[in-house]
Amino acid sequence: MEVLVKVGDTIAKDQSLVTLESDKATMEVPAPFAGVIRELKVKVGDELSEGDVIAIVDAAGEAAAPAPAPAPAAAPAAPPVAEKPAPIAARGVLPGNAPEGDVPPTARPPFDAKIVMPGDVPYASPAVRAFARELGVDIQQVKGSARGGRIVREDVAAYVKHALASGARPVGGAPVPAGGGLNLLPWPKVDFAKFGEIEEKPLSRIQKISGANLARNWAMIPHVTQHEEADITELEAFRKQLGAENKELKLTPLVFQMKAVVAALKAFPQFNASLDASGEKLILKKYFHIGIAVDTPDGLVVPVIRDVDKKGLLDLARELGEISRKAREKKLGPNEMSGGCFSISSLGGIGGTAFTPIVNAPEVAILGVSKAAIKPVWNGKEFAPRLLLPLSLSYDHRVIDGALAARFAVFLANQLGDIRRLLL
Ligand code: CAO
Repeated sequence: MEVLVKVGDTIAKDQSLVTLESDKATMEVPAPFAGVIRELKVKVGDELSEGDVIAIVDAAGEAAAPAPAPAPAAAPAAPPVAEKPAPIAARGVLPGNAPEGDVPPTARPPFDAKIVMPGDVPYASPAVRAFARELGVDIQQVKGSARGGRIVREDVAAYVKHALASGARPVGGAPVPAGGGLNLLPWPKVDFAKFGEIEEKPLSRIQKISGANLARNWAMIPHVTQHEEADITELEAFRKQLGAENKELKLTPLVFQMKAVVAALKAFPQFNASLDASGEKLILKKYFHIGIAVDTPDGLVVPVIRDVDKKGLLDLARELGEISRKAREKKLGPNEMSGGCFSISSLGGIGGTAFTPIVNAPEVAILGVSKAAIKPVWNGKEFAPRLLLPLSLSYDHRVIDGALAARFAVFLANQLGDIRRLLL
């Protein structure tokens, strides 16, 4: 049995007081009249028999002789609702004796799941909970559609349908069986101190937030990473020349990559898109805002540079310097970190030959950039030393096919290989 009210609650006529569960059925026992719960005679898990008293209720309205209520005939163990209240509150109303309309509307609050199940515990009958358990659904994740947010069987079924259709489940949700869930083992609990000296260091706020986002994106997005190399020998010569002419600016290869990415997004609009929440349509964006992963002492943040298509290399270099500084000084506002279409994560200043960046949902692709290196490239007659930039394009395979990703990566490499193409 579940108890849906507590002492002091104002209840409306017909509001469910308890849910009774037998082997075969469950039923809710409604209040036969409105009032205030003075005393509860039952608790969760009690077994009830016909005639047992559930609660003493101070009925709304003044006069009436209190008396035990008759048991509902169809209940698995059908109890009465009210018993004769103590003299101090002898204001009870005999069920059925209360004249219709003697309860003012204000004494009949609409059913509210938050009232009957305070806190974040969702309200659902035992039968619905059992149904959810059977399907491996965490009832906390289900949104109730009935009056007052109550969860009904159909809500559980709709939740499972949606989870199966999207091929995913909310983080923290219970696994959906039949291949729909991850069914992960619990995280290993190890007493590390048993094996040697340790020190505990709490994660920063940024690490906690970005960690949760990365975990969701890694778990929910089917990732593939396409690798490519761009010959940036000429680009580097131009960058150095431009840098020498603009000494006040730090003109790194990243601004050229941003421009090349915008050209590729224009040529392959599917990369400048997001899946909508239902997973049934693609939102294609006509603007070009690029997120840049910035490494800060407190963790990774991704500020967004807006309208990259409309800005020149020097403006972008200025803006990149500004947002990197703000990121490291923790001065970025929320709107400087939202609205991105595609992200770039550059580890080129550090090293590495390739990596698999994680797509920054709801974006559908991200470009990882590693350190450029001079390598011998066969030019038809001989091996020539060329500066090659490693590109690692991770993408959401639900939205982008492998062939399209390979074309995007080749296009990008061509843009960087011949920056005159950026003018087209
Ligand atoms: N190959 C070779 N050299 C490169 C290069 C590349 N791909 N990219 C940058 N460089 C050089 C720069 O030219 C610069 O050289 P100089 O000091 O001689 O001018 C040096 O490396 C350092 O560059 P930088 O890192 O300061 O600047 P940037 O514009 O390339 O990057 C920023 C800016 C903010 C993206 C970077 O500082 C940063 O934080 N990167 C880390 C991002 C990250 O953590 N990603 C991982 C996320 S997990 O997916």
